[in-house]
Amino acid sequence: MSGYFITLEGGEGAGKSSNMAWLAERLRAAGKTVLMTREPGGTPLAESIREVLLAPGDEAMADNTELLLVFAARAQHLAEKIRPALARGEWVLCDRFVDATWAYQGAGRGLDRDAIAALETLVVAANQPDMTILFDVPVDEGMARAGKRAALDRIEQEDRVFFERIRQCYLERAGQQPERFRVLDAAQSLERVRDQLGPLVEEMLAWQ
Ligand code: T5A
Repeated sequence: MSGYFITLEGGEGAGKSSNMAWLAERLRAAGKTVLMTREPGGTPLAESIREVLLAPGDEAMADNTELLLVFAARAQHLAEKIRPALARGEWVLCDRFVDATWAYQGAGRGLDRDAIAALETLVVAANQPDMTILFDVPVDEGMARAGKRAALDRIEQEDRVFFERIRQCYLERAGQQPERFRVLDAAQSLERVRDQLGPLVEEMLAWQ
Protein backbone atom coordinates (compact mmCIF):
# COMPACT_ATOMS: atom_id res chain seq x y z
CA MET A 1 0.00 0.00 0.00
CA SER A 2 1.40 3.39 -0.89
CA GLY A 3 -0.18 6.80 -0.49
CA TYR A 4 0.44 9.99 -2.44
CA PHE A 5 2.83 12.80 -1.68
CA ILE A 6 1.83 16.36 -2.64
CA THR A 7 4.07 19.36 -1.94
CA LEU A 8 3.19 23.05 -1.96
CA GLU A 9 5.94 25.48 -2.90
CA GLY A 10 6.46 29.17 -3.56
CA GLY A 11 8.13 32.27 -2.22
CA GLU A 12 7.26 34.12 0.98
CA GLY A 13 3.58 34.97 1.36
CA ALA A 14 2.57 32.97 -1.72
CA GLY A 15 -0.48 31.45 0.02
CA LYS A 16 0.61 27.84 0.55
CA SER A 17 -0.58 27.65 4.15
CA SER A 18 -3.83 29.45 3.32
CA ASN A 19 -4.69 26.83 0.71
CA MET A 20 -3.40 23.61 2.24
CA ALA A 21 -6.35 23.08 4.59
CA TRP A 22 -8.77 23.78 1.73
CA LEU A 23 -7.00 21.19 -0.42
CA ALA A 24 -7.04 18.67 2.44
CA GLU A 25 -10.76 19.22 2.93
CA ARG A 26 -11.47 18.49 -0.74
CA LEU A 27 -9.49 15.25 -0.60
CA ARG A 28 -11.13 14.21 2.69
CA ALA A 29 -14.55 14.84 1.16
CA ALA A 30 -13.57 12.31 -1.49
CA GLY A 31 -12.82 9.76 1.24
CA LYS A 32 -9.03 10.12 1.44
CA THR A 33 -7.05 10.05 4.68
CA VAL A 34 -4.92 13.20 4.60
CA LEU A 35 -1.89 14.20 6.67
CA MET A 36 -0.90 17.88 6.62
CA THR A 37 2.67 18.75 7.51
CA ARG A 38 5.39 21.30 6.77
CA GLU A 39 9.10 21.88 6.34
CA PRO A 40 11.32 22.69 7.96
CA GLY A 41 9.58 20.84 10.77
CA GLY A 42 6.79 18.29 11.00
CA THR A 43 8.05 16.33 14.04
CA PRO A 44 9.09 17.60 17.49
CA LEU A 45 12.79 17.22 16.71
CA ALA A 46 12.47 18.72 13.23
CA GLU A 47 10.43 21.62 14.67
CA SER A 48 13.32 22.27 17.09
CA ILE A 49 15.67 22.46 14.11
CA ARG A 50 13.20 24.86 12.44
CA GLU A 51 13.43 27.19 15.43
CA VAL A 52 17.22 27.24 15.13
CA LEU A 53 16.97 27.86 11.38
CA LEU A 54 14.50 30.74 11.51
CA ALA A 55 15.39 32.58 14.74
CA PRO A 56 17.32 35.80 14.09
CA GLY A 57 20.42 35.70 16.29
CA ASP A 58 23.64 37.55 17.05
CA GLU A 59 25.79 34.87 15.44
CA ALA A 60 25.53 34.76 11.64
CA MET A 61 24.60 31.28 10.42
CA ALA A 62 27.06 29.88 7.87
CA ASP A 63 25.39 28.91 4.60
CA ASN A 64 26.51 25.28 4.89
CA THR A 65 25.13 25.14 8.43
CA GLU A 66 21.78 26.25 7.03
CA LEU A 67 21.93 23.62 4.27
CA LEU A 68 22.79 20.81 6.67
CA LEU A 69 20.12 21.83 9.17
CA VAL A 70 17.47 21.89 6.45
CA PHE A 71 18.44 18.36 5.41
CA ALA A 72 18.74 17.16 9.03
CA ALA A 73 15.16 18.29 9.67
CA ARG A 74 14.04 16.62 6.43
CA ALA A 75 15.71 13.30 7.29
CA GLN A 76 13.85 13.24 10.60
CA HIS A 77 10.57 14.29 9.00
CA LEU A 78 10.79 11.59 6.33
CA ALA A 79 11.75 8.86 8.80
CA GLU A 80 9.22 9.68 11.51
CA LYS A 81 6.26 11.08 9.64
CA ILE A 82 6.21 11.10 5.83
CA ARG A 83 7.36 7.57 5.01
CA PRO A 84 5.17 5.90 7.68
CA ALA A 85 2.10 7.84 6.47
CA LEU A 86 2.75 6.91 2.84
CA ALA A 87 3.22 3.28 3.89
CA ARG A 88 -0.22 3.42 5.58
CA GLY A 89 -1.66 4.58 2.24
CA GLU A 90 -2.34 8.17 3.35
CA TRP A 91 -2.18 11.35 1.30
CA VAL A 92 0.61 13.57 2.60
CA LEU A 93 0.31 17.32 1.95
CA CYS A 94 3.56 19.09 2.77
CA ASP A 95 4.13 22.86 2.93
CA ARG A 96 7.57 23.02 1.26
CA PHE A 97 10.00 20.17 0.58
CA VAL A 98 13.27 19.66 -1.29
CA ASP A 99 12.43 22.15 -4.10
CA ALA A 100 12.64 24.82 -1.39
CA THR A 101 16.24 23.79 -0.74
CA TRP A 102 17.11 24.13 -4.43
CA ALA A 103 15.42 27.54 -4.47
CA TYR A 104 16.60 29.02 -1.14
CA GLN A 105 19.97 27.37 -0.51
CA GLY A 106 20.77 26.68 -4.18
CA ALA A 107 19.62 29.80 -6.01
CA GLY A 108 19.22 32.13 -3.01
CA ARG A 109 22.52 31.36 -1.23
CA GLY A 110 24.33 30.14 -4.34
CA LEU A 111 25.43 26.86 -2.72
CA ASP A 112 27.08 24.08 -4.67
CA ARG A 113 24.58 22.11 -6.75
CA ASP A 114 26.55 18.87 -6.44
CA ALA A 115 26.44 19.13 -2.65
CA ILE A 116 22.66 19.66 -2.68
CA ALA A 117 22.19 16.79 -5.14
CA ALA A 118 24.28 14.48 -2.94
CA LEU A 119 22.25 15.36 0.16
CA GLU A 120 19.02 14.92 -1.79
CA THR A 121 20.12 11.43 -2.84
CA LEU A 122 21.08 10.56 0.74
CA VAL A 123 18.02 11.99 2.50
CA VAL A 124 15.11 12.02 0.05
CA ALA A 125 16.10 8.98 -2.02
CA ALA A 126 12.99 7.74 -3.85
CA ASN A 127 10.53 9.90 -1.89
CA GLN A 128 9.98 12.57 -4.53
CA PRO A 129 6.53 14.19 -4.58
CA ASP A 130 3.84 12.85 -6.90
CA MET A 131 2.74 16.44 -7.55
CA THR A 132 4.25 19.81 -6.62
CA ILE A 133 1.97 22.84 -6.70
CA LEU A 134 3.94 26.03 -7.22
CA PHE A 135 2.17 29.14 -5.92
CA ASP A 136 3.83 31.79 -8.06
CA VAL A 137 3.57 35.37 -6.90
CA PRO A 138 5.66 38.46 -7.72
CA VAL A 139 8.22 39.09 -4.97
CA ASP A 140 6.84 42.48 -3.97
CA GLU A 141 3.31 41.12 -3.55
CA GLY A 142 4.49 38.12 -1.53
CA MET A 143 6.70 40.23 0.70
CA ALA A 144 3.91 42.73 1.28
CA ARG A 145 1.66 39.88 2.46
CA ALA A 146 4.40 38.34 4.66
CA GLY A 147 5.35 41.78 6.00
CA LYS A 148 1.89 42.22 7.55
CA ARG A 149 2.90 39.68 10.20
CA ALA A 150 4.41 40.74 13.52
CA ALA A 151 8.11 40.11 12.86
CA LEU A 152 10.21 38.81 9.99
CA ASP A 153 12.20 35.61 10.61
CA ARG A 154 15.91 35.25 9.80
CA ILE A 155 15.34 34.23 6.16
CA GLU A 156 12.54 36.74 5.53
CA GLN A 157 15.04 39.49 6.41
CA GLU A 158 16.98 38.84 3.18
CA ASP A 159 16.83 41.42 0.38
CA ARG A 160 14.58 41.52 -2.66
CA VAL A 161 17.27 40.18 -5.06
CA PHE A 162 17.54 37.01 -2.95
CA PHE A 163 13.81 36.37 -3.30
CA GLU A 164 13.86 37.17 -7.02
CA ARG A 165 16.47 34.40 -7.52
CA ILE A 166 14.23 32.05 -5.56
CA ARG A 167 11.20 32.82 -7.70
CA GLN A 168 13.17 32.32 -10.94
CA CYS A 169 14.60 29.01 -9.67
CA TYR A 170 11.13 27.67 -8.84
CA LEU A 171 9.84 28.66 -12.29
CA GLU A 172 12.86 27.07 -13.99
CA ARG A 173 12.38 23.82 -12.08
CA ALA A 174 8.69 23.82 -12.98
CA GLY A 175 9.61 24.28 -16.63
CA GLN A 176 12.13 21.44 -16.46
CA GLN A 177 9.76 19.00 -14.70
CA PRO A 178 6.30 19.66 -16.14
CA GLU A 179 5.12 16.13 -15.31
CA ARG A 180 5.45 16.90 -11.58
CA PHE A 181 4.87 20.66 -11.26
CA ARG A 182 1.61 22.56 -11.59
CA VAL A 183 2.04 26.34 -11.53
CA LEU A 184 -0.70 28.60 -10.15
CA ASP A 185 -1.01 32.36 -10.51
CA ALA A 186 -1.03 33.08 -6.77
CA ALA A 187 -1.18 36.87 -7.21
CA GLN A 188 -4.93 36.53 -7.74
CA SER A 189 -7.55 36.59 -4.98
CA LEU A 190 -7.85 33.53 -2.72
CA GLU A 191 -11.10 32.65 -4.49
CA ARG A 192 -9.41 32.74 -7.93
CA VAL A 193 -6.46 30.71 -6.63
CA ARG A 194 -8.92 28.04 -5.46
CA ASP A 195 -10.54 28.07 -8.88
CA GLN A 196 -7.12 27.03 -10.21
CA LEU A 197 -6.70 24.38 -7.48
CA GLY A 198 -10.04 22.67 -8.24
CA PRO A 199 -8.88 20.96 -11.46
CA LEU A 200 -5.74 19.77 -9.69
CA VAL A 201 -7.88 18.01 -7.09
CA GLU A 202 -9.75 16.30 -9.94
CA GLU A 203 -6.42 15.28 -11.47
CA MET A 204 -5.27 13.77 -8.15
CA LEU A 205 -8.52 11.89 -7.62
CA ALA A 206 -8.14 10.32 -11.05
CA TRP A 207 -4.88 8.70 -9.94
CA GLN A 208 -6.62 5.79 -8.27
N1 T5A B 1 13.31 27.11 3.81
C1 T5A B 1 12.46 26.05 3.88
C2 T5A B 1 14.58 26.99 3.27
O1 T5A B 1 15.36 27.95 3.23
N2 T5A B 1 14.96 25.78 2.75
C3 T5A B 1 14.15 24.68 2.81
O2 T5A B 1 14.55 23.60 2.33
C4 T5A B 1 12.85 24.81 3.40
C5 T5A B 1 11.94 23.65 3.48
C6 T5A B 1 10.02 28.61 6.17
C7 T5A B 1 11.28 29.26 5.72
O3 T5A B 1 12.26 28.26 5.55
C8 T5A B 1 12.87 28.42 4.30
C9 T5A B 1 11.84 29.08 3.44
C10 T5A B 1 11.11 29.98 4.41
O4 T5A B 1 11.76 31.22 4.45
P1 T5A B 1 7.75 29.69 6.77
O5 T5A B 1 7.29 30.62 7.81
O6 T5A B 1 7.14 28.35 6.69
O7 T5A B 1 9.30 29.55 6.85
O8 T5A B 1 7.68 30.49 5.42
P2 T5A B 1 6.66 30.37 4.29
O9 T5A B 1 6.45 28.94 3.91
O10 T5A B 1 7.12 31.27 3.20
O11 T5A B 1 5.36 30.92 4.96
P3 T5A B 1 4.52 32.12 4.54
O12 T5A B 1 3.42 32.15 5.54
O13 T5A B 1 5.33 33.35 4.33
O14 T5A B 1 3.97 31.77 3.13
P4 T5A B 1 2.66 31.03 2.69
O15 T5A B 1 2.33 29.90 3.58
O16 T5A B 1 2.85 30.72 1.27
O17 T5A B 1 1.57 32.17 2.81
P5 T5A B 1 0.27 32.23 3.73
O18 T5A B 1 -0.76 31.32 3.23
O19 T5A B 1 0.66 32.15 5.16
O20 T5A B 1 -0.20 33.72 3.38
C11 T5A B 1 0.53 34.83 3.82
C12 T5A B 1 -0.45 36.01 4.01
O21 T5A B 1 -0.98 36.35 2.75
C13 T5A B 1 -2.40 36.23 2.76
C14 T5A B 1 -2.74 35.34 3.93
O22 T5A B 1 -4.01 35.64 4.45
C15 T5A B 1 -1.63 35.67 4.91
O23 T5A B 1 -1.95 36.82 5.63
N3 T5A B 1 -2.79 35.65 1.47
C16 T5A B 1 -3.41 36.33 0.50
N4 T5A B 1 -3.84 37.62 0.43
C17 T5A B 1 -4.44 37.98 -0.74
N5 T5A B 1 -4.63 37.15 -1.81
C18 T5A B 1 -4.24 35.88 -1.75
N6 T5A B 1 -4.43 35.07 -2.82
C19 T5A B 1 -3.58 35.41 -0.56
N7 T5A B 1 -3.06 34.23 -0.20
C20 T5A B 1 -2.57 34.41 1.05
